[in-house]
Amino acid sequence: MRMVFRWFGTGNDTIELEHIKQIPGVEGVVWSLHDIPAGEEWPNEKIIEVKKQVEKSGLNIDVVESVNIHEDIKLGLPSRDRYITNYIKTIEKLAQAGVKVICYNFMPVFDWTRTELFKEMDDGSTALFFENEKIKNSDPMKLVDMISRNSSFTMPGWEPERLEHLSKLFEQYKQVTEEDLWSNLQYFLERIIPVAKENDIKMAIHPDDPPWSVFGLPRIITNKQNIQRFLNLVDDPYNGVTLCSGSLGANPDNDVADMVRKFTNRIHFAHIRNVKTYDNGDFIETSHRTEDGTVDIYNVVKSYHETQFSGYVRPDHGRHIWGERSRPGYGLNDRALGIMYIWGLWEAFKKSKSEDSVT
Ligand code: CS2
Ligand code: MN
Repeated sequence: MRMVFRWFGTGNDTIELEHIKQIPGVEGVVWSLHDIPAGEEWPNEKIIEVKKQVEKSGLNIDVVESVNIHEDIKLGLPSRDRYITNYIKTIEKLAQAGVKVICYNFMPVFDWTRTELFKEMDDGSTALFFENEKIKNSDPMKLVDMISRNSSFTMPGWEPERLEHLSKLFEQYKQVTEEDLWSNLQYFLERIIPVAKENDIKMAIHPDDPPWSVFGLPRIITNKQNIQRFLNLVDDPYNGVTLCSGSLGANPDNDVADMVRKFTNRIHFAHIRNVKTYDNGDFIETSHRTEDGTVDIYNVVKSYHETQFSGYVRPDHGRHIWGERSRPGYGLNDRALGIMYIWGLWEAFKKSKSEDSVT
């Protein structure tokens, strides 16, 4: 298991590389060029600039999250070929810079969706919250506006330039069924996976968050069966997943530990976090500790240990604690606690295994 930590870049994050380096066992940052619009080719100078800066702090740039996919690719429009060509060029450049894994998602319009970014919890901390009824009954345009006004940071997938086109996008997606989205994804994979393979860079799709349709938009990377279908679209080790325990765990029917075992050879990146779900479909992001949420993090980490997972792992979102002001879900403190929890479990599994073999 190789521990990494998401970092949004200078001027775009409250956290400094030097502080990330002080979290025990962290080898690298998970990064992106957040100012390059989806569909554009990433400029080499900018890639190298991040590489130099990160490596100077003693961290690596092995994992990129995300190279976002242009909506025309997801919509299957004729213009997609141009955007796929740009995507391919970006893969090649990232490989040259030493990147090993690219995480991306195939969610129409929005990335993760929540109704509150700083929901107060009983202990005074705040966390990302999803209220089912609110999503069901809201006009997405109004919700997005309200949420963005409450945050001084741009959230991934909610960039202003994308939001301007929101109503047009909703109109275009009216014609797109889940089956269309599957075939648009296949079209994309058939072009990029051979390039990824040639360049020895693993592609890792992130599940949909939450793992069900929101605002009537199709969503397909939602459960075990669909992940299996995804892997079969192009049955190649370079076509893999980012297994996110928090995204999948928002649906209590998803058994994440079981998926870890089932998809072991195709998991290139693990996102570990907990979430507490409620019967009405609401959920809140909690600390990583098993007893604070609904996902059995003990079992998830145990499954990674038993399958001898040697890929990259990061704590996912965290709460906002100890007065820290940060990007929603991406403070330093709670994610660092999450890392120590994961390491604690890992050491215990490791040592109990070697004791077993002694006795
Ligand atoms: C999120 C996403 O749960 C998560 O990891 O923060 O924004 C994620 O980075 C993207 O869906 C990956 O493409
Ligand atoms: Mn995730």
